[in-house]
Amino acid sequence: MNKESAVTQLLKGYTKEPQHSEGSFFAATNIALAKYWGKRNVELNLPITSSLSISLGALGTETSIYLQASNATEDVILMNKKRVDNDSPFALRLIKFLDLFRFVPARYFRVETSANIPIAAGVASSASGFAAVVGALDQLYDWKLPKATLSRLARLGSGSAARSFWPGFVEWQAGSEEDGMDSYGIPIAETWPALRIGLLLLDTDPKPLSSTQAMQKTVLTSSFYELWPTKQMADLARLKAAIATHAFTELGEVAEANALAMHALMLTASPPILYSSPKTVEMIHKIWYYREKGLNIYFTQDAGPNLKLLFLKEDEEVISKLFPTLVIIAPFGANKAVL
Ligand code: 2P0
Repeated sequence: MNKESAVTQLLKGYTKEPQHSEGSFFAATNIALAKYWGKRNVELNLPITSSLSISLGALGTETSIYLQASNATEDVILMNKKRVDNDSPFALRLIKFLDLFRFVPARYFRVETSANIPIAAGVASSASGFAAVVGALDQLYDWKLPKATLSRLARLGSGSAARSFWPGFVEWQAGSEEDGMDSYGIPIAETWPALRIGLLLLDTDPKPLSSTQAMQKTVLTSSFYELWPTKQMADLARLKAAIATHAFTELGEVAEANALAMHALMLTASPPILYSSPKTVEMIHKIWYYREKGLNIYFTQDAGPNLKLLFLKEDEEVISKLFPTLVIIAPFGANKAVL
């Protein structure tokens, strides 16, 4: 099955005519505590394992999509109010995704998107980006699709986008069906008001190797990859138990070890992949130093040099002094943090 036939199946019985002149949607980005790293189907972004994330609430992407007049000859894309060159990698990826939703007769869109997170800096911007596009199309066509369907559609753009339709904790179940119809996000109904995430932005330049490429290289060339699914299953079970009982130390330990294992796998790929910069390593040692001293602080790291710190409200003041540039997010509370 290819993306086109997946879309046809998911939108069977729904109108292919836009019902409004505009559709808009905000999607929050998400940070995985048990990572998605490896696909069983590259075309459909079907993962080898399930993964589990936490939504960043107010940090994400707002996208509006307009249908252009019938004489338009190309899509027009604006990112943070600036026109994006249609030949740029960002636009090419988005246009290819929009092609799935153009139907007959083919019409061009105007897409206005704004993100309050650094693009391609390992802060999961593609997750909120593709989720927002799908949400905006749902509004434009007035489909009113269930979130599980929005999640399956967004997955076709970027895997982690499948987790960006709910607040709080979300599990993206890997599923086992060949067409991926059982691979979508499922929210975990647990709130944890004291939980805090700190974004430690060390370098916001675009990454040299995309996560799509990096995960494929890891799966194909790391002889340790076969260990990952078993570890991931155990980590997911421990995380879910920790969330249910608000066991912070357990949550932090599992999330940090899961991220380190993912990065260790990348080091064993050929050629090796290393997203950490010297600053990342320096900060990891700093976190471990203060943990040794008794501070309840952990980190996770995605496909970039930046770190995301995990801690509780009671330590917020101390930690913001130790890491003065930290952007602190309360995933279950009022969020004032905007970059
Ligand atoms: C995650 N990451 O679970 C993992 C951990 C990065 C590190 O999902 O190829 O942009 O578009 O499906 O979703 C980033 O990869 O990859 C990612 P594609 P995606 O958040």
